[in-house]
Amino acid sequence: MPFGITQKINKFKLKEMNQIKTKVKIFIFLFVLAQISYCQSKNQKNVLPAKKTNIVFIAIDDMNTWISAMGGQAKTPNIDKLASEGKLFANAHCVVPACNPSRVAILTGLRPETTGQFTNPGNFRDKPGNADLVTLPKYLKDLGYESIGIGKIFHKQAGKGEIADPQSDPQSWSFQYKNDIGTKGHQALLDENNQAKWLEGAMYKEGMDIEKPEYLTKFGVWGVTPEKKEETADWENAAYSAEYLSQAHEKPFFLSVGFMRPHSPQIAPQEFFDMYPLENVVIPELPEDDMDDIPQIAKRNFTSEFVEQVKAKNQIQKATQGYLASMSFVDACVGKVLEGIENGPNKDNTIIVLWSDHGWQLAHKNRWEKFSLWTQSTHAPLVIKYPNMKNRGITSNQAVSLLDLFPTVLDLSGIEKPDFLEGTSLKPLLEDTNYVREEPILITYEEGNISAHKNEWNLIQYVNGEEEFYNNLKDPHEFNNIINEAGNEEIKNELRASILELKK
Ligand SMILES: [Ca+2]
Ligand SMILES: [Ca+2]
Repeated sequence: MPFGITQKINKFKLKEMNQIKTKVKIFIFLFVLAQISYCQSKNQKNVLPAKKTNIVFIAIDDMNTWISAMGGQAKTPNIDKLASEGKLFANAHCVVPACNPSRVAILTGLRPETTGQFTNPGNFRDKPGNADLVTLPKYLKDLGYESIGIGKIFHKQAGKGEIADPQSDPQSWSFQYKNDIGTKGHQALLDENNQAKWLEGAMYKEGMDIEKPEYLTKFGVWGVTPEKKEETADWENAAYSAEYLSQAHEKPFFLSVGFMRPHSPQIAPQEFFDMYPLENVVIPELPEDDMDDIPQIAKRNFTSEFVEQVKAKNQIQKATQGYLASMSFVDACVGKVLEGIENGPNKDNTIIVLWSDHGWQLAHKNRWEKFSLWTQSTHAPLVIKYPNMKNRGITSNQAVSLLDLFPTVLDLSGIEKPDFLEGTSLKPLLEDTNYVREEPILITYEEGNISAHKNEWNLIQYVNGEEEFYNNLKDPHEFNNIINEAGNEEIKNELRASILELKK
């Protein structure tokens, strides 16, 4: 047999062998796929509903309730419009008043007592039992949704690097938009020690803990970025979202976009500072004796010294201006996203959820940022709008938690809720304006410090048993701790019982 023919036969046999191998591989793949699908359907008891609804999940970082729809001095026309077309939850609170654990709770539907993520450091995936936790975007992705992550949703954005930041939880998404977040320009407002210039070296010289340099770099900085709105990363993320939303897509989508402002540094384009002439900026009410009725455990934290500097150097009005300008800037970014929905084919089949990961204290109780159980720190705007919604524009004052978002989104999408979720769907509150929610909501700040809210009440119980109690209707700034006043025993005991239940 000529060599050529043998070679041809061998080639033929080789091809046949390869085809068989490929078929075996396909068979194994399909078999494994079937097993996975079976397991998923078994675990999730679920399939996509016939009528597919898209979801847009807008995350804002450190935005408190100073939006105009909630009576604040910030000009936020886009969020206000959304609130008028949907429902504003005016008594919504984070699960934890810190970025990372707040977001982990929202996106896993689990409390920090379950995930172990109580504070900012670390990736929740690295804690025992969390490696395979199913997040909201992952849950939807596994059901056939396209889960799109843009900006800061988990603790970190994907970033521009080839590999997405692990703390953006890449496994949750079908696609992540590779970009930064926020605005640039804070460097120009820092001195040679990377400290805000207005501090004039004060904290650096006066014993600021170098191991905890929160206010030695970009924090405590407010001012104008040289960037135009369109050049900022937050705006780019809004524009990318708008572009995606203005198009038709084969699969239903869960698009989440997270903006960094008004988180520190409060740097925004000039046009947003122009909205707040300094002399018109109203500074927060800060009674001198506010701390007199606070338990020792809560009197100071690592930001208190910083607040003393802000006051001493007469910076409160400028800081407030920076915060307000940053709020209006992020509101414009929200407007861009909403425009994408409004002008596209997804207008009538998209659920919109807008939330901030917690509130913000601007010198309130000698604190900066969040990291406390006072309402100023935990209270966050929450707006929900969905197709064929009734009762539009009616505000709810019942206490709700951002823990409730995972089950709410599934409920509104017609998807069965898995058993593991620890929040409660807001659907009854959305559909029935007379619905009364019985259970208090619970907030945890560092393990064992818990606050319980119901209607106007906030009861704080620290890990050492000390308590505070406030009536947010009569005293929205929580100036008067009424824990030792007689009366209201029934509600106090109800809130205490719910805290005890969580600690079990
Ligand atoms: Ca935050
Ligand atoms: Ca007080």
